Amino acid sequence: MAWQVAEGRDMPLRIDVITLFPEAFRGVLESSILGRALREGRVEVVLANLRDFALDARGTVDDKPFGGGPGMVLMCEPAFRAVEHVQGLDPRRALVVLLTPQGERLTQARVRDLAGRQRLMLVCGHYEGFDERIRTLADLELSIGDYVLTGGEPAAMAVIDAVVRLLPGVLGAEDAASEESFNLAGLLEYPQYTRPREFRGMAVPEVLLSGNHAQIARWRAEQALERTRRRRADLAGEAPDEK
Ligand code: 9D3
Repeated sequence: MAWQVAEGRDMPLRIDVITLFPEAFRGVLESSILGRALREGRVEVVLANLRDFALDARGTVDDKPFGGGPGMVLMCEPAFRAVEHVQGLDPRRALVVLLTPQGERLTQARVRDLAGRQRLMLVCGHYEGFDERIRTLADLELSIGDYVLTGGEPAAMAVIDAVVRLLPGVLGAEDAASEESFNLAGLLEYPQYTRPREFRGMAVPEVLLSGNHAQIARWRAEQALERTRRRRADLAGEAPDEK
């Protein structure tokens, strides 16, 4: 239909976050780029406290694991009540993303996919684990990498940060995103320098002072490729160096 593009977005992306620590997000959301994006209405972030969905007045959200063992496990009822309630707050169906160490590793390709959605719901755990049945709520489970966090909150913040910077109007033309997207795609950045021309015996490469823009562009491309080969052979499409 000509009057509405199928891929179009007529409302800003909405991100709902379900967490036991909503206050942990406030500072991050007020920070420069995210704060401006929120104030300018390019994204909407709604925080929900999982504890508000507990069955009892004390706000219990975890319990001992069946079969024994250390630690506590996030209970089904608060998680299901929270996700179902929050899903109903907006007619758009949110893609439900569970932040878990067992999730798919977050990549820029997944970030681009998420940035193209109408609505996301990020569910953070903060215990030794979730009741396994909570996974059935999720469309997707994400991890941000192979290291241990104390909870899903910092992972959710990373997802929000990476997604929001891709939304239309969030970054100015000053950002490297333009160059990144066609010029040195998939490579690490080339070395950069500013004044002074010499600092503690370390000189700025002569080529950058030459004014020869073709030569500078070639040098930067070579440096980016070489640096990527040495540091991230996986990105350069080559076998990694010996450890
Ligand atoms: C006894 C607990 N752990 C065994 C090593 C399991 C565990 C459960 C929950 C470890 C960490 C966490 C909290 N982390 C997350 O919820 C989390 C996470 C992470 O730790 N690393 C990378 N990505 C993510 S996304 C969510």
